[in-house]
Amino acid sequence: IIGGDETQSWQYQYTVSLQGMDSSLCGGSLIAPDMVLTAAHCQGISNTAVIGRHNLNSNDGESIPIKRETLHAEFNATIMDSDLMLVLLERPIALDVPLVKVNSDKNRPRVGESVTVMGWGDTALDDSIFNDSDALMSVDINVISNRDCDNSRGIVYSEEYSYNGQVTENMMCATDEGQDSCQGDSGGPLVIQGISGDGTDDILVGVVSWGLGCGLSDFPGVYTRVSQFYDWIKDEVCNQSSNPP
Ligand code: 4AZ
Repeated sequence: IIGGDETQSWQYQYTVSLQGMDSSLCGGSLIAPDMVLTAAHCQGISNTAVIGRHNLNSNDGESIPIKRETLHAEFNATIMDSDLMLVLLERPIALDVPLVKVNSDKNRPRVGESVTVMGWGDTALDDSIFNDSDALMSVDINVISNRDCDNSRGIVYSEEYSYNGQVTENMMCATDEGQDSCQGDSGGPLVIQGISGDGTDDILVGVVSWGLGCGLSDFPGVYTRVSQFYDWIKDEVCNQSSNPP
């Protein structure tokens, strides 16, 4: 997370760290007691889901082996379309961690709406440094229209880049000056915060997917638009979870 702040340990407990070899490789969201929603491009790199751990150096929360990964059938790794995957855990979480509600409303989030993204990924604006965070970080950013996002263009290291044609209806974009998700945050939640402030009424609207660099003002972060996949998520959770919400 670029330009963000350390979260409070009770704020976003549905945020999952997907780990392999003892390091956090992707984020995810707990949507059923034994199911995590993440990005398809996180497939095959993790073997464990860690839930309820604010600081990765601690032993807080629960570590549960991954039983099965289900990619969205239309995932296209070249253009990152339908970048979504469900992860079934070996057992439901025993801890009392609030699940996050999956957005089904195609009219949300609205353009201009404030959304929050969290993760343990890169915090360094400088491309050459990779600086993961031990503590869960978050940042508030604003939703922009897909048309504006698709029109994104600019010069990076004296080369011209453009998103032109790459932003599909299955994606959404959100940005703010110097504030962004980044490498290592992939698969993690983008939410509309509820009024309680403790995460119990947050709504999951996006999944961290891709972007050109991180925190570059010309290039917004791009997220999988969760509402497009609500029916698929609901069907898979009902079929696979031993304890669907
Ligand atoms: C990545 O490499 C990545 N700025 C994730 C998010 C963003 C860019 C890259 C968005 O996983």
